[in-house]
Amino acid sequence: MQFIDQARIAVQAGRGGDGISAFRREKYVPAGGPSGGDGGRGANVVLRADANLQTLLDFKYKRLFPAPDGRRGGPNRATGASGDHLVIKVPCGTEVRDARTGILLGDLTDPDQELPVAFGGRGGLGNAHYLSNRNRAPEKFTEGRDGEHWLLQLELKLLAEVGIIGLPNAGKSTLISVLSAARPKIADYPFTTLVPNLGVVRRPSGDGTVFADIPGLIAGAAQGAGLGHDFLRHIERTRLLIHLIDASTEDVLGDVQVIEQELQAYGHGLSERPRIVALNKIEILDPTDLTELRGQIETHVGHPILAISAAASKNLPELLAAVWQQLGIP
Ligand SMILES: Nc1nc2c(ncn2[C@@H]2O[C@H](COP(=O)(O)OP(=O)(O)OP(=O)(O)O)[C@@H](O)[C@H]2O)c(=O)[nH]1
Ligand SMILES: [Mg+2]
Repeated sequence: MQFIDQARIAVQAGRGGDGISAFRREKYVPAGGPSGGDGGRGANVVLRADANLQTLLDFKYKRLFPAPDGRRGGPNRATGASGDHLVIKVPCGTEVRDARTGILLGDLTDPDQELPVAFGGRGGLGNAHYLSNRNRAPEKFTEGRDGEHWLLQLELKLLAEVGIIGLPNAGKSTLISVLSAARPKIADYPFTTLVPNLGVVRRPSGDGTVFADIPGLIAGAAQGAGLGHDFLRHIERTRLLIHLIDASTEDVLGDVQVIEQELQAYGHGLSERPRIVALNKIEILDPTDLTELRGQIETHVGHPILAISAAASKNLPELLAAVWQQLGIP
């Protein structure tokens, strides 16, 4: 499942250092010639694809990227230092456009691929350059040039890694709304969500993983009931499923089985996809009922499950810890 992550950044390459005017002053050399060095080159701004990044999240906070200026020239024809190029890391798959014209500047697909996006200004010339037969003592020098400045539009097509599935009204949209910045419609009736919502959830390392809130599945979805078929196709492209269960219904175990049967019926390996089972809305159960219900489901699925409340923010860190562990994310 895809959605587009976008960011707009300003990049400013370094200004070239100025050339200088200087003359040699050495003992025993009576009339030292011009010796002013050239300015250093301003640094470039370079984008580099980094396999460890998944989203453009960081660019929501930092948008201005200035590269260092070149240094002034020195005496004895010393050229000023050029600044180190400024390297901005972006996720693989980032498309880069000139924000003003929309023209595509490049597509960073492979890890460590680089794209220079703004060139530093040339350094100025020192007076040593202007020595001629007519002028043995030139004082002329030139200033460094400005670096390029560009407004860039970054675009990344994201794949959802985690799919939140369950019956209508289980609380899937509520869950993505508390885990990410996504703000889907939430209501106490089924089929509130008609198209998948995607949200970026921050990992412990700071980067993000894309979660998808999939519209509710119902019995017969695999045969095309409801909007089910389309969504099962989306789910197929995620790496991990969170099966969310409404703990407040009459027949919770029956509800669990409906979803399991649909995954099975759809095929394509969906029922073997890594899956975290989470019982939601637990804050409205009394503790003994919860223990009993949880035990029932654990016996049915054959392993421990999580008990959470999306609305009351209960056990959400535990849920995320399980997600990162399943995805192999430190
Ligand atoms: N008590 C309680 N209610 C919750 C919790 N999570 C969600 N709800 C409520 O459950 C109802 C359904 O929530 P949604 O997030 O819209 O459910 P959904 O799974 O996205 O539903 P569909 O989009 O219809 O498939 C809403 O009234 C929510 O406020 C929870 O942890 N506790
Ligand atoms: Mg919903």
